[in-house]
Parts: sequence; structure tokens; C-alpha cells
Amino acid sequence: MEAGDCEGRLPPLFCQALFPRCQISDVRMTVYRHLTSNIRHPPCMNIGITVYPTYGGSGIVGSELGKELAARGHTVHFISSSLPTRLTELNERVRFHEVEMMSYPLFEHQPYTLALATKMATVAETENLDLLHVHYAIPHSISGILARESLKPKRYLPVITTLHGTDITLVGADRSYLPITRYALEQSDGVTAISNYLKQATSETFHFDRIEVIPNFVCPDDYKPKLDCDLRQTLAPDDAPIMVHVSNFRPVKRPIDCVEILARVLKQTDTRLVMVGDGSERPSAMHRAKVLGVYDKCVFVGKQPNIVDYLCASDLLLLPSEQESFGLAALEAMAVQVPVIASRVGGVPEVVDDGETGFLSAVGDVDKMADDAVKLLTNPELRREMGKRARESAIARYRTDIVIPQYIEFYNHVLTKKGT
Ligand code: GMT
Repeated sequence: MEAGDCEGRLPPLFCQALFPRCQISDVRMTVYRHLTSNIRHPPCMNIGITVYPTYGGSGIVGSELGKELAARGHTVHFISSSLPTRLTELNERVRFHEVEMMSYPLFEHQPYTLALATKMATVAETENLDLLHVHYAIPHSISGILARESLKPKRYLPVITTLHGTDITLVGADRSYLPITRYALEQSDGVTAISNYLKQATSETFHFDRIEVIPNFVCPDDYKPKLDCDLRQTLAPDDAPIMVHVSNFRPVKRPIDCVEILARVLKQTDTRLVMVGDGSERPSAMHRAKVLGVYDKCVFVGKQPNIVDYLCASDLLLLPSEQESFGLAALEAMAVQVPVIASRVGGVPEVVDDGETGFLSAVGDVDKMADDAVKLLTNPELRREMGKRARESAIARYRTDIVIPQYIEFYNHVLTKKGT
């Protein structure tokens, strides 16, 4: 039996034989390292990953990356304030360490950055971490760097920072955070960004360009079109076509534009709008739907664990964001053959090919977005063709077995650099 399948994942039986459900002993790990020393994937690493556990795409990417690394034989230690929402299962190679914070009346705000740094250093020591990989620079990079410095007398713990978007374009660029964000970039042992656009934006704002672009990714097996979709029937019992929006409803996502688009589309053809997610803009979006008289044509379903089901039930995705450094939601929709209607911002044009796999418009141009939506909703053939191309494009460029090895290679590069 080959030790690694075509994705470089370890086959389940092989893993089971090596790691029965108990703690991996050092002996077993040594045997594993020996057995795998001359096969394609590098020796397994102990990787610390820090993400925001509940909010946004950076947490999803960090969590999914951890699971993919574990599936390839590495051990991943999530260090975070709570269990990341995408981590549904912990096991011997996917572990979780909660950041503990003492509350004290003097603290107006809890110093989470320090508590996180402490936990990172502790876990690095007890679990013998090879490196720390933090997602979203603020404040995770700074905590990582503090942890590394505090451990320096004993050992060197490389810190890799992945930039996701507003940590550079919005929060990091604000004068209250800019100098410390630049310091975080300069001090990190390696920096990755999720799109060429974000690398360029980082270079312009921070004059820092030692950045490896490693894009968001999607698993083609988890994200594939579903033929029988009960959810579609539930969301639109009258069989109307469905437009879906998936986000954390922050102002930057402009969810109110989706309702504006719905009102315009309904003047030309019947449709339903399904709003998946929650956040500060949700009440305003609901209010706008009532004002426009389209509230009965939309459904706000809140946060959902199975985004893929909602995407599969839909005919197109609306992503009218003000800023989007990649657009993970667009990639996930494309993977299940759903074309995307999005703003032409940030890294979105790297992902969505205008006129081929979706339609792009200027931010706020809800008239054009509505016209494009009508084109798709009234032409099933066009929808099918674009959807097919969308999946092909998503899988060809961003499937897990292309992107995850890029992270592993980058880890090895950083570790080798530090070892010399
Ligand atoms: O930058 C952010 O707003 C944070 C981040 C998040 O946690 O929501 O979103 C970004 O990261 C995603 C995953 O890498 C990207 O796909 C999103 O495009 C990006 N969001 C923005 O740039 C607004």
C-alpha cells in the first residue's frame, strides 16, 4: 500500500495502524518518522495554529488547514480563546488548548494578547511545537512573537503569520495599529498572504514584501454539487430560483446591497434571497427588506454549520463586498457549480473570471448586479455552463491537494532557514 494517497493524505487504515485511538507515544512517533522518511510527504511536524474561533474566513481557513495537515500525518495544536467553530472533532492529531484569562478589576480590557502569548509558549514547550502559525496578524502575530522571545533562552520557535485581509487593509492600516503591525510582519519568520492583491496592498501600506502568496483552498470532495437537495424545497417550496449570500454581516460585506438587488430582480423575475450568517448589519438588512416590500421573498437563516448545503441549494451567490482580499465564499460557491455575482474589489478578480465563472461590478452598483442576476436566473443553460466552468476553475487552481502542500513546503522552508 502506498503511504500517501494522491493528495498526500495518509490513508485511514495506515493511520489507524500507526495511531490507534490513544496518545501517540514518542516511540510510535519515532517509528512513524522512520517508516515515512523516504516517502513523498516530509516528516510530520507539531504545528501550533491560532485563529479567531468564531468569526470570519480567517478562522475557517486556519481550522480547515489544521484538519488537512492532520490528515497528512502532522499533529496540530489549536491555541485559541474557544474551540474554533469548524473544529467538530478533536483527536490525537487535532488538539485544542484554551487560552485562560484571569479577570481582575483593574483591567478595563482583558489583556488577551498576553494570555495568548503565555499559552503559546506553554504549549510550545509541553507539546514540543516545531512552529506557530497564526492567522490574522492582529494581535496573533504579536502574541506569537512574544511567545518566541520568551522561549529564546531555551529554544527557537519560528512564527509564521498569514494575512487575510482587514488585518492589513482596514485594522492594520489604521494609525492606532500600523506601527505594531509592521513590526509583526518584520519580526515574523515567514509571512503568507491569501492573494496577489493582498501581497501588493501589504507592500504599499507597510513597505514589506517578503510575502509568499498561498491562496484560500477548497476540498473538492466536501464541496461538490448535490443532485437531490431537500433544503432547496424547504427554502423555496414554490420552486423559485434562489440567490444566496453568505457572510458575517459586517459593514464591509454590504449585505444590504443583497436586499437592494433582490428588489430590483423581482421587478423582472421571481426569486428568493437566502441570507446565511449573522453580524451587526443583519437588523439593517432585514429592515431594508421590509421598507422595500420584499421581506416575504427573503429568509434570514442565521449562522449555519453546513454552508455547503445552502450553496448547493442555490442558483447564484451574491458577494457585493466593499473589500474582499480573496472571497472564500465565492470559491466555495464555485466549487459546487454556483456562479458568483460580486464586486470587482481586492482579490476577487483573481478568483472569479468576469463573464466566465460569474459577473463582476463596481462596488454598490446594485443595478448592474441585479441585471446580471436576472441574466442567470432566467437562463438555466447559461447558469449551468457558468457553474460548470466555475467548478472546473475552482478545483483546477485551489483544490486542497494543490494548496496544502504549499503551506507544508513553506513550513519546511522556514524551518530550514532557521536551522542554518
Ligand atoms: O479580513 C477580514 O475581514 C478577516 C477575514 C475573516 O476572518 O473574515 O476575511 C478575509 O479572509 C478570508 C479567508 O482568507 C478571505 O477569503 C476574505 O476575502 C477576507 N475578507 C476580507 O478581505 C474582507
